[in-house]
Amino acid sequence: MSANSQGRITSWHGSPSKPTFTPPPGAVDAHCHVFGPQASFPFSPKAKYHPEDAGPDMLFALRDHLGFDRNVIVQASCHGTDNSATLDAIAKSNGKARGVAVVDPDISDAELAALHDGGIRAVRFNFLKRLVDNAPKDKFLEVAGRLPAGWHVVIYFEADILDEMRAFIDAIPVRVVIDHMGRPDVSQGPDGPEMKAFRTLLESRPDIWFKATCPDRLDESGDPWNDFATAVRPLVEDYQDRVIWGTDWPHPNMQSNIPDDGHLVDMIPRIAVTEALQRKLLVDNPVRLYWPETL
Ligand code: 0GY
Repeated sequence: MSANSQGRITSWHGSPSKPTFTPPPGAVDAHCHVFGPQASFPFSPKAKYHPEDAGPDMLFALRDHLGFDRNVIVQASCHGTDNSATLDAIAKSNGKARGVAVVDPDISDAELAALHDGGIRAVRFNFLKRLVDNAPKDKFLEVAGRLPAGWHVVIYFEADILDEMRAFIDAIPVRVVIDHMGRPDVSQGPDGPEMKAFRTLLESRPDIWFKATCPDRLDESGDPWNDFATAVRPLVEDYQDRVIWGTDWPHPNMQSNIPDDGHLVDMIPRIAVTEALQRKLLVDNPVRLYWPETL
């Protein structure tokens, strides 16, 4: 655990290794965040954690170090529903970043349109009680029904509430992307009950996508995260047209177990074992979600 004198925590590796795997041209890190910088973009009064600054310069340096071309920046819960830090990072990216916002469900249509102009292409609904105080499903559905054209909904929940999430997910009127596969217990293997339940969800709608992300969060066996590789590889193969990948940098709340981002990248060829699968995971699929106008 690492915290500075103001109690702000560092959850990212100071010198990540250079990955052995080389991502294909145009590769997108489709799940990452920025924290602050706090002097310009203070954290929400409701923030459940207070990280050290991890701004766009650091994110873009990591992108280049890892061999990626683009980022999808997901608004982190510590910034609440003020998306200024995310929008600032997108604006500084020279077109190489787009974003996922967290919004107050009462947001106006004009504000949604302004987010679109700033590069946002989705909203995120977070159901983790350790990160947010409440998650009003009825209000989320209302806003999901009036998103700008082409946007999708990103949902973050843990496997123990998958059953109770089903009716809500069924009612979402646009494409859905599930963060970190709904956090299944990967130690159960590819045919374990939690992976099976997640597959049942994917079978229920052809427009539910997922992120094959966060071995560091899901695999208690630790780096090199063999359980994650074993459990997730068949999923990436079977649903190859609706899966994306990201680092999750700066790894919110992982201060006790900070992953090496280079090692995370080296997981990619273990879950997407052919060049064709790697291209779908890292380029074709995220581009369909976040840069569809380039297709
Ligand atoms: C993640 C995971 C976490 C945090 C957040 O918005 C956030 O603060 O998403 C977490 O603590 O599990 O996807 O970044």
